Amino acid sequence: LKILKYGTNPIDGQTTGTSGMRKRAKVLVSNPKFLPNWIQSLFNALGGRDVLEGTTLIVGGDGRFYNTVAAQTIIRMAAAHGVKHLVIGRNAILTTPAVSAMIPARKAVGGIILTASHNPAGPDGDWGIKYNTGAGAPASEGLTDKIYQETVGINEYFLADLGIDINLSIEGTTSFADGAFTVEVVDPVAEYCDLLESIFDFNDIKKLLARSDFSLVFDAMHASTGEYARVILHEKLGAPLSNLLNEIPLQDFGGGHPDPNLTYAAELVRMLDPRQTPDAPQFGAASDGDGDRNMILGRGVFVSPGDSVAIIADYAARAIPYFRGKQLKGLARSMPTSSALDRVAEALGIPVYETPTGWKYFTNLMDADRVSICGEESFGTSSEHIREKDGLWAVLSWLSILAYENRDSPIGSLVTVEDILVGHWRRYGRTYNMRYDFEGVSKEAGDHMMNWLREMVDGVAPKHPEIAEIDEFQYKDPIDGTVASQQGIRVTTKDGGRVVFRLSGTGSAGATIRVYFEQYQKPSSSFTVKDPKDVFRNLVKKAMGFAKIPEITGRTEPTVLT
Ligand code: VG1
Ligand code: CO
Repeated sequence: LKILKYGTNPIDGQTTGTSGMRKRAKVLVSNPKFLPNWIQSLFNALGGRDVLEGTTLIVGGDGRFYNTVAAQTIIRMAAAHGVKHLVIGRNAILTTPAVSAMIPARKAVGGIILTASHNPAGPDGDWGIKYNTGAGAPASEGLTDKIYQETVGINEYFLADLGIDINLSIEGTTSFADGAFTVEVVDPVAEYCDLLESIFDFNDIKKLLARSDFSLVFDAMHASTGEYARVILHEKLGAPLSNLLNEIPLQDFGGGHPDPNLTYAAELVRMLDPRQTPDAPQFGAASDGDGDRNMILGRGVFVSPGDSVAIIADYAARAIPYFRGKQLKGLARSMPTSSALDRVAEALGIPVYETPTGWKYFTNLMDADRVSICGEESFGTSSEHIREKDGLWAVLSWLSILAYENRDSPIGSLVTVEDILVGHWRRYGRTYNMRYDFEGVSKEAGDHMMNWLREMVDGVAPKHPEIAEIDEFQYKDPIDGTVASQQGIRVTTKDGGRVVFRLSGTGSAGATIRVYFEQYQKPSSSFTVKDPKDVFRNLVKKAMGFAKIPEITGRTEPTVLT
């Protein structure tokens, strides 16, 4: 292989946030050295040719604009660093969970995922990239720091001269220099689907989907999961193709925002609402751009992500073949996520861990056999079967729970998503949750708000009279002792509500303020179902006041409410 060396200079701002590096696509298009600089820095941080020689590398992404262009560069750079075998999904598509599954299965050194997840795509949208290690887990903070340090001192990068571009639209293997380097374009779904088939009973789910009193809709939001939904939900499980919405992946996600929440998946929510859609289906689900998030809806009900992970954990040993008859090792949730999971852990007699936001904090616990199922309030749920969150796994988990509950129920008396939810609340009580996002705020305003709250934490400013306790979350990894500080301000109010404030780490410009609300309602016989918006009316008012949000940001309403 002929290797070409190029001179370069460091480019500012090649930092990694909660989940990979995210930039405006324009930034990459206008500077052809942007991507090679970062990839070279990644390869250097991994140990260069000494480590990469003879290895396998997995590459895939969410199907967005610039991914296929980026893939050709990554292929050449991998070849230049001695990678022997590069596996890439057709059209450079592989969901995050698929990459996470394929890395250990193919004994790969790691995987590169071309995604900015739910951020809008296209020439005017965002672009992003993340690296997952040999276990299939998101790069640790230690590794992302190392990559960043490399970007700051970079002065050269290397590309192999392959002579041709790889045709990414056709499956097959292309070999260079007598097999010194091979590129295998694979079906994006097959290996991941095999894994799901080993976890769930597809026959049981198929029977549920065949019932005349059950129907499902799935919204792929024009991102990568359309490919997966077609094979798994339609071909394997028998859902009609017409019940898959927006299932064709598009480079700009059809102009949409594939963030499955009550704001951005409003169309799906309407479809499931019997007041607006008379023959609303019994089950609805959606995924984000790279397939690691999920939203679960029943006819007329929304399953909050905090309830979803708690219910999945509660049913796992009965309803999911992978866990059947087993004791779960433990559970984990990110700090802003609902404490509903804690009550299930208590009932199961297993530990529960509270980690900072971002999946990377769960994977050490999984590798150490401490946890089996984890979840985040941001619609991420998964288990130890891989080292990432997994949207379709959550969907199939819910379908398995429904199949289990309906194993003997006659047609016409279906146990519904709502029945399962209400059953859970009756037993454990209900943990109400709501999140406000203030997107597109200036970085200064975001920092200003956090610093103001910090003054109350540090006692520099007096605590607002409504506040009972205020602190800043810090996490010490129980496995390797690494400390993550400044992971969100936690407030408990005198009337028992909880509010968490943090800044998003996945944006590409400015700041997004996230405010999480939580209130617990004990189980009782006179259990009433309330609308979270009503439950939180007072708490929201208080939080807006003591965090001075209108004053500091000029905003009185969030851009996302979920
Ligand atoms: C958000 C979510 C977090 C999630 C992260 C990556 O981070 O809050 O729970 O793990 O996105 O998800 P932040 O820093 O913006 O709040 V994904 O689907 O983009 O990999
Ligand atoms: Co995602």
